[in-house]
Amino acid sequence: MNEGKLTQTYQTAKEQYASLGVDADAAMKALESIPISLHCWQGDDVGGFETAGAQLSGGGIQATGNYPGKARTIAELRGDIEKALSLIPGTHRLNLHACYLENGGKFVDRDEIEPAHFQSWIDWAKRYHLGMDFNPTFFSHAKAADGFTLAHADEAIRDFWIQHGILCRKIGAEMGRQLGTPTVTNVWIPDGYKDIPADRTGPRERLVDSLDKIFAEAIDPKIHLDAVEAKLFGIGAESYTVGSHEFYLAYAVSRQKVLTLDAGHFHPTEVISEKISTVLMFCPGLLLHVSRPVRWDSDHVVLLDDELQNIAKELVRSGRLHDKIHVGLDYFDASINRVAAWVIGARNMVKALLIALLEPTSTLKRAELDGDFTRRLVMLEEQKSLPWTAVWDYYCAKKGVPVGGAWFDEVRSYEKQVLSKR
Ligand code: RNT
Ligand code: ZN
Repeated sequence: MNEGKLTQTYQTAKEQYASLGVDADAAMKALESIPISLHCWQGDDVGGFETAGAQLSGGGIQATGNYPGKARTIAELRGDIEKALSLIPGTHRLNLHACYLENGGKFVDRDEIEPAHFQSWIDWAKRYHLGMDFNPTFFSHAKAADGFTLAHADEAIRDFWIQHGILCRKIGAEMGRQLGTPTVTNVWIPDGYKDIPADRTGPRERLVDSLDKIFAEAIDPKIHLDAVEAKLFGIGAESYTVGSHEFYLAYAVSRQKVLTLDAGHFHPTEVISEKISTVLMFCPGLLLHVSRPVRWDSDHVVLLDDELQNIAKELVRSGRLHDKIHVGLDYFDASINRVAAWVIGARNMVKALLIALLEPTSTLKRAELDGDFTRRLVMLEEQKSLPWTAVWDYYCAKKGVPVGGAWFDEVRSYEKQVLSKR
């Protein structure tokens, strides 16, 4: 579609939204101010660059597939992220794991990392106007091989991981300071038992103690925020997870930390869209790991499905997108083109936010307060066929990214020219 036609279609859609009391221009303006934190680990199957050929091991998580073109170096990963970002409308963020450090070919252990090992990432982020988020890596390491880290029964092992957590906060704070936007550093640990424990309390007491030690030093929230992420189970930790949802919800409320909700970390019929309003009431912030579980925490590429739209609606309706909510993606699919995987998921997240921003929320709430549930249902259903795609196409064109499926041509030619040669 040419530009004139796009604008014309947009104008018609805009009028239709205006008749419902929705300002489509304002929706696009709001949309461009919501960054999505793009997870670096989709590009190399959660491998990282600690050693040459580093691979994900342990942690109860798994990247499956062997599609050609996986990034093998920091330069390759950056090139792939640049390609993905050029196809996603808006200005976003980079979410980095500690194992993606630049160590100049000399192994640096997790209890020795410094901001200097991430300076090249910070400089790169500056160049692309990206904020950064960060994660300590509590897996793929000999000291995590038995499935325990911060809740380990051995004090020396706990201390090692506590030190890693402390250093990661310093690194996160330095990222936030240099980039002028707070870095959210998210603590997720795999700790848990394959089989039925005899003591469910001890590991949780140890975890509280370790977390309190990690968070002991106060850091200015203008540059850095702490987040904690719960989970239901992992591979090899099917019977008991130390950092369960109840554990971290209580921890985050009592310590006033940001709580992370990962869409794949709950029972199959439980959804995070239902939890957002409560978390926002009691925690100082919410970090989302938008993912898609298929039968288990499988970390499939995010689709524009009902749950994604429900998540986006809850975020928008809360009115807290700018002061309390951090949107990040978390999936790793190695069975398809990895750049395409990023683009599909991120574009879907932005689409879902746009659909939510185009909702006539106040009219819906009015119907609800009036007890007119028939009208509420009619409106919710009619919304599904409103012309949001015209706004989306226009938004992509305005942001200088391909409209519709045209982005895939670019990924295919990148695959031919770059990925297939690896
Ligand atoms: C694991 C958690 C965690 C990781 C990343 C790589 O189940 O979701 O967030 O996916 O840290
Ligand atoms: Zn996650």
